[in-house]
Amino acid sequence: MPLQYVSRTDPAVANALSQELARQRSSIELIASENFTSPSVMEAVGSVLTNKYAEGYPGKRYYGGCEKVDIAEDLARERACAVYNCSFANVQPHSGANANFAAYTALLDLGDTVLGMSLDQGGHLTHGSPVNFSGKYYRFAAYGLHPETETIDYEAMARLAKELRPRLVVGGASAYPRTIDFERMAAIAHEVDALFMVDMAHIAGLVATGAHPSPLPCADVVTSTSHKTLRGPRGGFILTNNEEIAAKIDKAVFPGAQGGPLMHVIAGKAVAFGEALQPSYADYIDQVVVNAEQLGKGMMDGGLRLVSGGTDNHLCLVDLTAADVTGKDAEKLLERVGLTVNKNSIPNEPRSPFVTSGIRVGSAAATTRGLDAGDCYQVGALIARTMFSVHDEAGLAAIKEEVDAIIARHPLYPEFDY
Ligand code: DSN
Repeated sequence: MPLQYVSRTDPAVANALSQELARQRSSIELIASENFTSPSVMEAVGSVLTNKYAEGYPGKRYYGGCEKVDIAEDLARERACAVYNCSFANVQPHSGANANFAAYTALLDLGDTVLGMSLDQGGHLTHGSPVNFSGKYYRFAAYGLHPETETIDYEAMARLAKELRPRLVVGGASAYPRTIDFERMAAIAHEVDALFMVDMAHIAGLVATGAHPSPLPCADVVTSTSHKTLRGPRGGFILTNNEEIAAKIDKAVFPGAQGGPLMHVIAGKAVAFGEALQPSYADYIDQVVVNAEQLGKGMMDGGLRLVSGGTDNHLCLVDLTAADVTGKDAEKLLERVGLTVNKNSIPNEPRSPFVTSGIRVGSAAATTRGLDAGDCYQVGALIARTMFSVHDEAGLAAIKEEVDAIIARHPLYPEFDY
C-alpha cells in the first residue's frame, strides 16, 4: 500500500511518514510500552470517523448524525467488557494519563490522600509525581520496593495505608517486571476503607489472556492504555464492575475532562479488542512472556543484572552498573547497533532521571514482528555485548551485522510501500 494522496499533496509530511516506517523496519523495537498495530487497526484510525463530532455517549449525543459512530463505540465497549469480563467500559479517554485524570476526578476531591507507587521504583508520572497534575492536585504518598527482593513491599504498603488512611490506593506500574498481587493490594486498601484503582496499562495484553491475574475481580476501577501489550491504537479506557462508579466515570470523562471523543481511534480500539478475543492473540501473549524471559536470560548470561533477578511479564529492568555505562549512553549506543530501548531509573537510583543507571527492555513489539525465543536470547546477549563494547568499534559493527540479520528474517509491515 503506497501513500496515495499525501505523497502528492504534501511531500514533506509524506517524507516524514516514509522515514518513520523505514526507522521502525530497520531496528528492533524493545521499548516496553510500544507495539505494532495491525493494518486493520490503522485503517480504522485513518478513516472518515475522524470527521465526526460525537460529544456524549452512544444513544445520548449532543450532535446529530451519530448513529454510525455509535456502532463503533458500542462495539468497542462491548468487546472491552468481553475481553476483561466486566460490566462497564468507557473507551473515550484520549490516553492513559487522561484515563487516570478522569478516574481521580470521579473518585476524589482535591487534596485527598492517595497511595501510589513511587516513580523511581517503577510507578508512573500520574501516580503522584510532584511534577504531574496528580501530585499537584492530590496528596500522594508513595510505596515502593523491598530493598532486598526489589519486589513490591506489601507489608510497608499496608503500614503506610494504616498510618495515612488514604481515600484511594493505586496499583500498577510502568517499569515493574514482576506479577503484581492485586488481591493483596485490594485487601490493604479496603481494610482502611480506601477505594482500589489499578492502572494496568503495561500489562493490559497479559491480563486480557490470563497471563497476568486480572485486577477486575478486586479493583473498584481499572484504567489502561490500548497501545502497549494490548496492541491497539494509541489511547486509553476505563473499566469497572461497580454501577455507581461507572456513572461517575462517564461524567468525569465527558463533560468532566474531555470534549469530542476521537471516534476514529475508538473504532481502532474496537478492532483491537476484537483481535484480543481471537485465540491467536493468546498465543501472541504467551510468546511475549517467553521472549521477555529469553531477553533477560541473554542479558544475564552476558554479565548484566536484572532488577529483582528476572521477569514474569513483558519487560526486564536492567541494572548497567557492572558495565559502568549510564542508561543515557546505553540508549544511544544500542540505537547505533539497531536496538531501540529507553533509559530507566533503577531502584535507589544514584543518577538523575535524564541519565539513570538502567534500561528497560520489553518484548511486545519484537514478538509482533515475529522474533522467537532463540532470536530474543540472541538479542539479550547482543545488548550485554554492546554494554561491554563501548570503545570497540569493530565489536559494535559486528553486533550491528547480527542485529541486521535478525531484522532481515522478520520483515515489518511488508504490505506497506512508502
Ligand atoms: N510512557 C509510558 C511508558 O513508556 O511506560 C507510560 O506512560
